Amino acid sequence: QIKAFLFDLDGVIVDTAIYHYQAWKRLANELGFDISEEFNERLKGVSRTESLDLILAHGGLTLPDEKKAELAAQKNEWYLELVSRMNSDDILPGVATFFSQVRKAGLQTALGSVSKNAPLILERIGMTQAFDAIIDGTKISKGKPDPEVFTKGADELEVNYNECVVFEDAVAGVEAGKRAGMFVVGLGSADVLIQADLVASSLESLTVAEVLAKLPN
Ligand code: G16
Ligand code: MG
Repeated sequence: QIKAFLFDLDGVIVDTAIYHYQAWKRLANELGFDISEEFNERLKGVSRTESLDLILAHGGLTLPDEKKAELAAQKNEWYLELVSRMNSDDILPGVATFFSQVRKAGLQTALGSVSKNAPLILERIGMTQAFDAIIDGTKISKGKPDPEVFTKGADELEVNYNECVVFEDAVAGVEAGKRAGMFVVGLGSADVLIQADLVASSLESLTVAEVLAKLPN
């Protein structure tokens, strides 16, 4: 019996992934190298500090912790500049319809994002009230693919892990959901999200009834 749907933020509710990418790319360029969109796939769902480590390794750079903290803060500043212009028009297609179906089905909802900026983004797009629980980067100690962000969401909703469905667009996020023991709907390409139990291109191409019909008994 499924009781709750847990949603990733970036790439599922809004496309902030593009802004993370732009800010990281700008940082990499200033450091003298570039990051491709393909490389960026590896950063999705990964925390700010871990993302920076991956980027520096990609550019062949080793830097002291102080410098890294400075760079992470710089990236966040650029990222905040980009997201400050966001509003409800930035909600991805299909999200509003899907959420009304979720409510009609009597399911609870939680946000599972490793972003420390998640509450700010929910405010900007006017979706804070759409979630019964909000787990963000300030509430967790381990980023995806660790399952903590989703197990905490289930704990806060007081539901069992096998009563949850996770919606994720990132490889690390799909792995986190599977490690939490949850049914995972991957949003994106089936070639990339190979661990997902079900894959759709976005919430727009999916109904709540379809998801519930695919669940194992
Ligand atoms: C998001 C993004 C990641 C980002 C992380 C931390 O995770 O996908 O690219 O590095 O949050 O974000 P911040 O720097 O704002 O704390 P999620 O879980 O929402 O996909
Ligand atoms: Mg995501």
